[in-house]
This record gives sequence, structure tokens and C-alpha cells, in this order.
Amino acid sequence: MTYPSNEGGPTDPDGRLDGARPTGETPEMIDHVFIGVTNLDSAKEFYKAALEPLGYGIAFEGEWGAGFKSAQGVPDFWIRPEETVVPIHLGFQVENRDLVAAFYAAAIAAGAKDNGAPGLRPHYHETYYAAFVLDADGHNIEAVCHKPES
Ligand SMILES: N[C@@H](CCC(=O)N[C@@H](CS)C(=O)NCC(=O)O)C(=O)O
Repeated sequence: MTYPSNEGGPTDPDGRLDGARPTGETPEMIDHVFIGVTNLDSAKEFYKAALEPLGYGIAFEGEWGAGFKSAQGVPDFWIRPEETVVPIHLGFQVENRDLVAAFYAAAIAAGAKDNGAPGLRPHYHETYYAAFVLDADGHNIEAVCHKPES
């Protein structure tokens, strides 16, 4: 399968993402993202638990929603209450495969639905190691490690 957003972009002959991966030499270009949630309180608890292994914690909160900051102190993930939510797909990049597994275990324990256990997804690229869960609103949340096993 060709990754949808990679159409027309750099691919190898198998249509994987090898040429499109971040190199770490440029700044992250997505500064922050907001996702809608139908129940702010339970979503806050869910994301606190699911993202805790990745070093995320709540930095800002109010009736308007909550902002989570990464282990590096960057508030790049935000949730806000919305009556109608259109599910999105969001991937968190992590440093190693243990963190992928820790995210998945924490998210499932916090009530997420399984959408793909930790493991390699070589159809994306050789060392694409990821896990996927669905939150209560159907958002498809992923943790991915691009590095080879260390
Ligand atoms: N259950 C799949 C989930 C894969 C998945 O959600 N992939 C993301 C891209 S990294 C996606 O949105 N895929 C398109 C789709 O599922 O329609 C797995 O475990 O590999």
C-alpha cells in the first residue's frame, strides 16, 4: 500500500516512506495540534495516562480544553470540547520501541480500543515500528519509532 499522504512525494519503488522521513536536521514543522473531544474530563484523564510514558503532561487546562507539553517542554498537543467530532489520525514519534509498547499498554489500560499492537510495519518502511489505538471519539492515535532496534 502507498501511504496516502505520500502520493506524489518521494518514494522508493515499493512506494514506502524511506525518502520522506524526518532527518532530524530541520525543525519540526508542525508546531501544535488541537483535536476535538466530546467529553473533556474523560479525554483529559485518558491522554494523561496514555501519553505519560512518552513524557507528556498537562501544561494548561480550563473549560476551553487542555494543552499537553512534551518531555522537551513543548506544548504541542491540545484537546478541546466539541459537540461533534470528526476522528483524525495523529502519530507521536518516540525514541525507541519500548516507548511504543509503553504507550500502547497505557492507552489500552486507560480504555482505548486496540487498533494495532506494537510491531513493525515494513509496508511503510523497514524500521517503522508502531502501535495504534482508538480513543473514545474514534481518534486513531499512534506511537511510532523510526529507528532500528538498538
Ligand atoms: N490497524 C493498522 C492501523 C494502521 C494505521 O492506522 N495507519 C495509519 C497511517 S500510519 C492510517 O491512517 N492508515 C490509513 C487507514 O487506516 O485507512 C495497523 O495496526 O497497522
